[in-house]
Amino acid sequence: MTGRFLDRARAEAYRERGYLFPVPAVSSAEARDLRQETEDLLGRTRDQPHVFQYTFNVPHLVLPGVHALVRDSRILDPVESLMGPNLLLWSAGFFIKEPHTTDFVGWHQDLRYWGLDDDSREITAWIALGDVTRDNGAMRFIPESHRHGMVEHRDTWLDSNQLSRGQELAVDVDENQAVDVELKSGEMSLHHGSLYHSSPANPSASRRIGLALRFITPEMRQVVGEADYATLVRGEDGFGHFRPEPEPAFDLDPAGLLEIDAMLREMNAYYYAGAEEKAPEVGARRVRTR
Ligand SMILES: O=C(O)CCC(=O)C(=O)O
Repeated sequence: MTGRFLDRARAEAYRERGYLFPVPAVSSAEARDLRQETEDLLGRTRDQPHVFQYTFNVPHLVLPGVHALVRDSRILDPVESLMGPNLLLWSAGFFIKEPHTTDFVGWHQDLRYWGLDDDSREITAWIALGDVTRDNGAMRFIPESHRHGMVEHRDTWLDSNQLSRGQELAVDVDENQAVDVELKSGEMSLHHGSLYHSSPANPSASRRIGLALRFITPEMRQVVGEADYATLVRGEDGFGHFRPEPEPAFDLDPAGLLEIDAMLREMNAYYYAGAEEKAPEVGARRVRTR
């Protein structure tokens, strides 16, 4: 096979440990351009919470660079090596840690709050837009923790925890086992939806930006929310479990944005299912990630 498909040893390493890195994704020049495009849009829309939220939560629908990236074979080939030829992008989102800030991401498993029914059918590709190091808040993974299945989490609602409910694992995590996911700009890591992972604050002088792309296979189902959306990025969808995502005709096309609002409301239904606090209004100032 040509392209960027993983060889057997790397695919096996992913299955053993629940993650793989570094995996080359885009060139450092492309990563720099995408970072610039993102920072420009976020800077321009800082005072428009609605638009700011789109950039964070559905960047593939509002940023041309991300729209192209989610279909890029340099990202999809390695993912196909692990999940097969039919791939949907279920979501995309930025994780940004501003310099000298205390924001962190608590220990968690991704699939706990997404309402999806099968943890063997989801992978995150996390692409570094700028070098990511221990000093600026690189992710940390616990090897083989994906084998524990889904475990209990608790909601902390801490503002400094970037996750939607400030959630964290309610089981002990042996941080001595943790691996720092240091990446050069343009590289990515791949991780399993049940892997224990977190990331500490960024005390450094530089902003840390990562773009997380969540891929699933079409057999997956949304079992908590009423409806869910995804974009077919490779192969075929023989199941139709997900509604197609709106495709704005141009960057921040207002017609597309109405549909995106409806989509974000559906997302809130499963992210906040059973939570004590209500989901924030779509377009609210606070931007939480997953
Ligand atoms: O970027 C981070 O610090 C955390 C990202 C994360 O938890 C994820 O992509 O699943």
